[in-house]
This record gives sequence, C-alpha cells and structure tokens, in this order.
Amino acid sequence: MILRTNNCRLCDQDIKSIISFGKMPIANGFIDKKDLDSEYFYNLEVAFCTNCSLFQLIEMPDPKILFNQNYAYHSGQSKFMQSHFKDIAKMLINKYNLKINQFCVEIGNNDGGIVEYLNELGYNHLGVDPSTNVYNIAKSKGINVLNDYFSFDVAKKISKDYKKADFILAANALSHIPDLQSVFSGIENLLSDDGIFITEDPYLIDILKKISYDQIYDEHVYIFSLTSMQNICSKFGLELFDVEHTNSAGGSLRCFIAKKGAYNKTNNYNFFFDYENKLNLLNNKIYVDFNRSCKKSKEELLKLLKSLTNKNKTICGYSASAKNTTIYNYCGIGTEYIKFLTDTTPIKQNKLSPGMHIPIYDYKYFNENLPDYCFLGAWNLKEEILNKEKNNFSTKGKWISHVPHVHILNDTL
Ligand code: DWN
Ligand code: SAH
Repeated sequence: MILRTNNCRLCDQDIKSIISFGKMPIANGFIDKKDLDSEYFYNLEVAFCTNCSLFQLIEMPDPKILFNQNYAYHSGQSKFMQSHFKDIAKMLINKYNLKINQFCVEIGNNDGGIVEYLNELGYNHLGVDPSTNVYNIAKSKGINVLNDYFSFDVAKKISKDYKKADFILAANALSHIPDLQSVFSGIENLLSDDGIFITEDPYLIDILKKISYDQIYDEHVYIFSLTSMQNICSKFGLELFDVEHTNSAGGSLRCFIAKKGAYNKTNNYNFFFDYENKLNLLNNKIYVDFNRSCKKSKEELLKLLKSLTNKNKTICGYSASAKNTTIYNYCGIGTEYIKFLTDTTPIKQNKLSPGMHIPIYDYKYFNENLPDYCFLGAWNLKEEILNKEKNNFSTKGKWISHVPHVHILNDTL
C-alpha cells in the first residue's frame, strides 16, 4: 500500500511537489533474483510546506513494508555509530546526572543503539523497534526491548507497564514515522513532567548545502529543521529548548525537547533559530536551486563514470547504503558502470541492489577483486572507511564521492 498526501502531514495545508526523483524502489529493498517480478516501486517526490516549513515526502510505502523481519540496515556494522551512541549515553550520565532508577526509552534502537550502553552500565531502559530481525539481535544482547511501532497506544502501554520516562531518545528514527499525531502525542504522554526527549535526524540545512539528495528516500518521510521541529512540538504541548549540530548521518540536528515551559531556551537554540531565520527556509528559491544542483550532480556523476568506463577502469560501490538507492535509480547507474557493491551486512550480501540490480558481495570478494575506483556510498562514514582501507584499497585505487560535489577524493585531498 502507498501512502500519498497532497496536504501537509502536520498542518494540513496544500503542498505541491517541488522535486521529483522519479520511480523508486524501496531503499533497503535488497532483492533476490527470483523475486524481481514483484519488486515494489513508488514515486519519490518531496514537498515543502509554506505554512509550517516541514520538508516531507508526498508518497511513501506503508511502514509495514519497510520495517519488518527483513530490515536490512544494522547500526552495529559501523564503529562510528557505536561510539556515537556511547557518547549519547555518556552525555546522559555526565550532563544530566542520570540516576540508576530513572527510566530511558529509545525509539528505533535497531540492533542495539543507545540503550545497549545504558544496559551495559546497569541503567533502567527500554528500546522499541518494529523490525523483528534487529529486535532479536538487541534482545540477544540482553537489552530490554519491545518489538512494536512506537505510537500513542504503545506509549500509553509503556507508561502503564513500566513508568513515565525521564528520557526518551531517538537517533534517525523520528524522521521514519509518518504519523506525527500518534508519535508526538505518545511522547507527550510518556514523558515525565521534567523529562527530556532527545532526538537527532539528518538536518535539512546540511542536505541543502551538501547537495546530499541521497538522504531523500522512502524511510526519511521528514527532513527536519529547528523551525519545523519547533512547529511540530508546539502542536503537542512540547517545546524545543536546546539544539546541537552533530556529525552523524552526514550532519544532523540533535533536538532537546520537553513539556512546554519546563526548561529555558539555551544560547545554542537562539543561535540556530537566528541562523535559520536568516536563511529564510520559506523561500521557494532555495528548493529551486537545490533541484538544479541535484540535476547537475547527476550529470557530473554520470559523466565521470562514463569517462572512467571508456578508459576500461573498473568501478565498484563501497557499501550498499539506503542512500545509494536514490543515487543509482535517480541517475540510472547500473552494472554498465558499477560492477558490484560490497557491504559487510550479511542480509544484503548475494542480493541485488534495489531497482538497478547491481550484485552485492562480501568483503572477501571485494579484496579478491579490488577495482580501480570505489564509489563511496556511505560518505557519512568516510573517516571510518578510509581509515579501514588506508593499507588496502587506498594503496591501489581511488575513491569517488558526490558530496558536496562529484570528485575523486585522492585527487583533491
Ligand atoms: O536513517 C537511516 C540510517 C541511520 O541508516 C536508515 N534509514 C537507514 C540507514 O541509512 P544508510 O543505509 O544510508 O546508512 P549508512 O550508515 O550509510 O550505511 C552504511 C552501510 O555501509 C551499511 O550497510 C554497512 C556498510 N559498511 C561496510 O560495508 N563497510 C559500513 C562500514 C563502516 C564498512 O566498513
Ligand atoms: N537508531 C538507529 C537505527 C536507525 S534506522 C541508528 O541511528 O543507526 C531506523 C530504525 O527505526 C529502524 O530500526 C526501524 O525499524 C525503526 N522504526 C521505524 N519506525 C518505527 C516506529 N514507529 N517506532 C520505533 N522504531 C521505528
């Protein structure tokens, strides 16, 4: 089932498509050859609400098609994400003086998440994730988990079965939940009177500036800014009082949210508020320019791949990230340019990439078939990957990245 709207999911105002990336398969829909006939497609189009400034998808598949027993993204594959989650757990302990008997709930903790570290340190916690395969991994680590979609009903159940939450946490999860009414009224219900909800997702301004249009895909139904997040909060008796910019997911906005009036707004909040106001995110020209830049990025990437292929250079994609589904399908990049993708996640291996059907192999295969060039699909993990490859692929081949513009890394660093 496809969920389509012509009205803003927050304020119901009419919205119009501002950018169309065309027909798209499920971003994490890595597929077996035998299932190709039933591959699922939707239209990837984004809109910007001129009333509440929420950047959102017009069409998306039902979340049940995306998040289930076969969810292909496993956070545990990245050391960077592990240390990022550990740092958030440390922040709760050091900055907020987290007590053992306080209760932390994480939305979308995947195969571990922040609650993995809270569990290791003996703190009271609960993770909520609907994707059964990653839930099972988290459970096998001894983490307290609930296999469900966070919603108003689930929040009420948690309040009843456990207690009100002192902290609710979410990393790259809120942007994945289309029903704002259910999720935010759930958060308001579950949060204790002085509780804090800490959530981070890819930041709209980073995406616009880095032309990282690949962050736009079915799971990211929203791309938040401080302005849109504050508008959402104000509808549900909540208030955004502090923000931080983090380098996770290619540049994210971490929002600190509480019941209205519970905390004073910080200098950081005021700084970002002024910054966004100066950028004037309601100006349509920003999105017209972004659309033009996406088209230019596509043309330049195709030009580079064509020219390398004409010189008989071999190219592979390093990682089969969800972001790459948007790039490969929007640009029309298949095996004529990229021979294979390599990814460490077992569930993605020996499958085909969504839509363009590039084969995906494990790290052993990559090592035995080192190409001349690697497209850095997980550019957000550039430091981790380049460090891992410094005595291996990087000694023999070159990296291609499209962020913030199409370039060959070793030629420009
Ligand atoms: O928001 C989301 C983010 C947090 O994760 C989800 N909607 C889905 C997912 O997005 P993604 O797939 O674009 O995430 P990454 O972090 O760019 O994916 C990295 C991929 O690279 C993973 O499949 C693991 C793989 N990998 C690898 O093959 N070798 C990663 C490292 C570090 C490596 O050395
Ligand atoms: N927090 C992890 C995982 C991000 S992927 C990280 O930052 O790496 C998004 C996760 O959100 C998936 O594990 C998915 O199953 C989960 N998710 C999607 N909808 C959800 C919902 N309604 N409630 C809780 N989790 C949800």
